[in-house]
Amino acid sequence: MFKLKRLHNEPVLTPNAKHGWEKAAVFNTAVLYEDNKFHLFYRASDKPFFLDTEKPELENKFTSVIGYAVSEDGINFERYEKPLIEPFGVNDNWGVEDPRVTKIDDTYYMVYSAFGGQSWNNVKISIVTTKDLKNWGKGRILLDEEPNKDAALLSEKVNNKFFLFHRRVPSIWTAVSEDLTNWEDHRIIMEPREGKWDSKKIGIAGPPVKIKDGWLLIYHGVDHNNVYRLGAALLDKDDPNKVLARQDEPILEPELDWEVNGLVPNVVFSCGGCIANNFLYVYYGGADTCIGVAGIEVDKIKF
Ligand code: BMA
Repeated sequence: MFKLKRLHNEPVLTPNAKHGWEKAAVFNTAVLYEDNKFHLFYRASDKPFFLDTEKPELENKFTSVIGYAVSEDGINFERYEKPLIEPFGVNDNWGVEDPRVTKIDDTYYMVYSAFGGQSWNNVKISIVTTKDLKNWGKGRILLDEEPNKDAALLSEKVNNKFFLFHRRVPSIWTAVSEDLTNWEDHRIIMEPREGKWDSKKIGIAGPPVKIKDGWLLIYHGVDHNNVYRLGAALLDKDDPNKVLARQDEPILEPELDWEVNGLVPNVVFSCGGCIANNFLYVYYGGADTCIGVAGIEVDKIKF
């Protein structure tokens, strides 16, 4: 059993009044450790959310975009003036949300949720790619026929196929593809657990991270009071559909004021972790408003 320790009691990134696009919230973030630097790709919002209406209402419209920030120590970040990715069409008219980034060979793949705003369920997973981390191009829907979110590619192909994690409510699913267009072998690998902190629905945090014993999968679990916590599971190195272990207790839960109080209360939600110098850094949104970081020495990750 293990828990994450917070590396800082304050958020590492907060909303920025100088930039209209990130003035209300900066939160769920992907991370890459490349060239001795931490690169964050984070969801930002221009306005607070009104989530309790029957359907999204134009007068309450908020728009999510993806911002970019870089740091040498993992705590002090410098952010870019402009968002890296913005909505461009009918599928993401209300925003691009919750990015997860994976490097496979020399290409970076970002899978995110495109929110069309026709209903609360009008969310599809979308993909952009780049070789330079800055020019990502325009998004393309990955699984067209269905509402879906919480998706990421594994950083290695399995049997020469791309391996995708995705979420059909309330469980974590996987699928494989040769061309990133035709997906097959959809299966459920993990489900909510009745009576526990992850009883209502679950979804992956970021792409699983390779450790000695297999793939470390960090995921979010929601309970029936809508509290979002982070948990951990271990997937088989050769067959990531196989769950070898799943910890009973969460590894991080909302405790600090900015994790408990914010635009959406009681949320810690991560879109990724990375290993640098044998330490696992997990970046997460607190109460859908700020970004924090927690972590653990890799050799202390035990199930
Ligand atoms: C989920 C996603 C996340 C968000 C979380 C808590 O459904 O929309 O972006 O952080 O809810 O509000």
